[in-house]
Parts: sequence; C-alpha cells; structure tokens
Amino acid sequence: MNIITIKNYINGTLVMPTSGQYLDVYNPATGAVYAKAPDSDAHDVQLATEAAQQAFPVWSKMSAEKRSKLLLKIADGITANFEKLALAESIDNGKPLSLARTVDIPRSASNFYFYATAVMHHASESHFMEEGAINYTLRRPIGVVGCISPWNLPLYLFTWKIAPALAAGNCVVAKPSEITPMTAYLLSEICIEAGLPPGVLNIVHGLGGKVGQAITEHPSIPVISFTGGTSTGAHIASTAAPKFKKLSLELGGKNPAIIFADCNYETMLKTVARSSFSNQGQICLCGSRIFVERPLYEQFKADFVAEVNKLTVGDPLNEASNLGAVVSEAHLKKVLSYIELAKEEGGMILTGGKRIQVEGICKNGWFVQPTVIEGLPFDCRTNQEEIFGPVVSIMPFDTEEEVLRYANSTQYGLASSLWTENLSRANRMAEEIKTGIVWVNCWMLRDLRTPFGGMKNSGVGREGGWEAFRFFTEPKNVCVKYGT
Ligand code: TXE
Repeated sequence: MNIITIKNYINGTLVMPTSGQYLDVYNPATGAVYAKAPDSDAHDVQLATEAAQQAFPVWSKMSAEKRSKLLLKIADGITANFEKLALAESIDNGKPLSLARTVDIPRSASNFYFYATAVMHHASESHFMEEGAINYTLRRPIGVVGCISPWNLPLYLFTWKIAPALAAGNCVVAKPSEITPMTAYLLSEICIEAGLPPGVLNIVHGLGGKVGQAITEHPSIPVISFTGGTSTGAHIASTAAPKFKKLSLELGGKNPAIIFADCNYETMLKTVARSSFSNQGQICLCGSRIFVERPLYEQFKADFVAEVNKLTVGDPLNEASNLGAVVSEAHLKKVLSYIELAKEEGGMILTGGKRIQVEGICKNGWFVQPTVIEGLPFDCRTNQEEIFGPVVSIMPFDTEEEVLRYANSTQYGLASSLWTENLSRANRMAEEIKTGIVWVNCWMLRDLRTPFGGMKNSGVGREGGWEAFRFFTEPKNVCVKYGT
C-alpha cells in the first residue's frame, strides 16, 4: 500500500517541513502506518507566521462580502469532497465511516457556512450620552491567531476555530493533532482550490511540544484558540499568560447524565447509549457518569446493558459497525488501565471491559468493548478523572440534592444531560448543575449560535455564535463629543 505524504500549507502552497523529517501516521483500525506527516518545528511556524502577517493588511480590510464569498467557496469545497473527507476521517481516527458521514463532515461544512454568513450580520454597539457625545464600539480583527486542535473530531473542531477567525478578518496559523492530520491536509487543497489568498490560512503539521509550543510562544501570535486535554491547556496557559495573549481553552470533561423515574424512557435509553459510546466515547461532550433515580435503577441497568450489548464493534468502514477503534495504542492502554482501576476501586463490570480482536484486516486494530461499570463510589478516581473512551459508570440516587452533589463533584464542568418530564425540576436542576452546557431530554443537539464551552477545569471562554466573533476581534470604544 502506498504511504501518503502530507505537506504543510504555508503562504498558499503545499510544502515540505524545513527539517525534511516526518512522523508516522497510523490507521487505528489496522494498527499500521498509512501516511507520513511533517515533523515541523519553530522554523516552519516562523515561515507560516510571516506569511500570515504579510496577508493580514489586505485580508483584514477586505469587505465582509468578499471574505464571505471566499469562505462559502471553502464550505462548498468541503461539500463537494464529502465522501473523500468522510473516508479520510474514518481511516485517520478509527471512527465509523457512518459517523464521519453523519457528524464530522457535515458539521465541518456547517462551520464554514455559518461563519461565512454570520460575518455579513456582525455589528457592534453605540452608546449615546445626554452630555452630547456618542460612543461607538469598533470590533476589529486582531492579527495572526493560533488555532490548535485535537484528534477526536479532527476536521469538525479544526474548522470550528478557523472559520470564525478568518471570517472576523484575522489570518491563521493552525496545527491539527499529529495523530489525525489527514483531513486538515485535504482542507489545504480545498482552500487552494477555493482561491483563498496566500498566507490567510497556514497549516503547520507536527508535534504539540514543538509546533504547538512554537505557536503558543510566538511573539507575533497574540491570540491562541485551543481544544484538547486539560493538562495541555494548563501548559499552554502558563506559556501564553505572561505574554498577555488572548486565550480560548476548550478542555476535558467528565459529564453526568441524570435520569429521573418520570423521564421519557425509550428516548432516554437510546440517547444515553449514544451519548455514552458515540465516537468510542471520544467526544468531550460524552456522558461518562450515569445517575439514575432509585425506583428506575434496576430496570435501567438491565435495559441499558441489553442496549449496549447490541452495539457492534468492528471495522470502521463496515456499515454495521457502531463503534470503531480508539485513536492510538497509547490511548488504548490508557482506557484499559482505567478499567483495571475501576475493578481495584470496587467496580463491577456489567458488560465489556476488554480489548476486542476483530477478525480480518483489523486484527491488529485498537478496539475496546463498550463497558458499563456499577458499584463505584461517586468520588473515586474512575468517577472523577476523564477516561475519554467507551467506559461509563452507573449508580442510583434518591434526591435532587444528592445527585447534584455527585454531578458537581468533579474538577470538570463541560456538559450534562438531564432526563425528566417535570418542567420545574428540569429548570431548577439546570440552574444548579455546574456545566457550561445542559441538555434536557436530548444530547448533542447543537445550535451554532449558542455559547459553547465549559467551566472549572473544562476550559476558559466560549466558542460559537457571536462569542467567537468577540474572541477573534479587539473591541475599541470611540467616544465623540459634539455638544457644547
Ligand atoms: O490532547 P492534547 P490529546 C482529552 C482526553 C485525551 C486528552 C489528551 O482526555 O485523552 O485530552 O488528548 C497539541 N503546546 N481530550 O492527546 O495532548 C497536540 O499536538 C501546544 C479532550 O488529543 O491536549 C494537539 O494538536 N500544543 C478534548 C492538541 O494540542 C500542544 C479533545 C491536543 O493535544 C502541546 C481531545 C503543547 N505543549 C482530547 N502539547 C476535548 N475537550 O474535546 C500538545 N499539543
């Protein structure tokens, strides 16, 4: 099989890394190297930053309509390459092709469509003073922004940062995860095809500690938008804060699903199975701690295990597969280590708990059974730390106060789901749950206009809607006195 060699996208062209060095890129479903990505370094980041600086004056002063038209061409390019991108994402990340087709690639196109049109409606405020003055707020693009994204939803999260940054008039130096670089590379080709001016977007592939670090510390990149692990986010903050950089950090989560006995049972059961194991549990919004009101607990336990046992783990390219492979051998070991920890902490494995060997070409792939654990205390490590794999714990509760204490007990505060038909209780609980997103009787229902992000150790700032434009612009108050 021929090995695909990925290139950096700098100043409008596809180029090799200055070092001439490359990193192996694995197909998680086979465990084999299938591509090579640039092992770039600070020199490549410097070239990209210079290109972005040179492009900024024209791009930032281009009319919103012209920028919109170019971003719409990129969105159309994603749509035109839908199948190619979906297949690439599935092979690169290990996720089922069906998921890449229904979630990752449609959302990647939506990200560009949304911000290509939002920029046409982006306005700002004015404040009139009786003393005879008018204040107006100028929201202008900042300059070169750094966008660093993770491996779980590669193109989806990459474009979620790039689209608003470009729409707001900034130029971008972006780094996808070295574990899943392929669709970012294909996006480069789409941008060239769309006629995006050279230097407006630059994509530098490589390791976080080298390329990500170089972006974070570069003196000419005053804004960093990051999605990834909480510990990495803390490191980035420690590098960027003393340089007074503007930071957006979307980090980890340990999301609760809270189920009351009066819920719409069938809808809840199907949705909680999906929110637990979609993308092999590798979505920061997945629910990994399931709390069930005691009268419903035994029935839920039996039905949920039966539902999980229907899930097929296999070749991501097989339409029948509900779960594919986890993203890397290191991540496989991390997930399996947490299952062992759960047993040490007194957990009972109700289903799953092991690595799966899939027959045929995927026999060396990194597959884990969807795993359900009960009998763990709410405050043990398994229930406090982010596993980011197909592993959930379930436990009963008796009162709202008790389940709120459990749900809010972790260092994280990203997302939660709440299942009840009682309107008062839903709103009362939503106010008390300490997460940036609360889904009531649904999960992953996303309106891109809404503020997206978490509290506590799940991050700083919000993405989405006008929040993203506020982040990617500098507000200036101009006060004009005209009265005597
Ligand atoms: O994240 P990393 P990874 C969580 C999840 C996962 C853990 C690590 O628990 O197991 O994070 O996953 C770049 N300076 N989430 O390895 O390491 C890196 O190259 C600058 C939740 O993906 O944080 C990659 O491009 N950049 C999350 C990006 O940061 C650095 C989704 C993310 O890598 C860097 C994914 C550095 N020093 C993982 N070190 C979510 N909230 O969705 C690494 N990077």
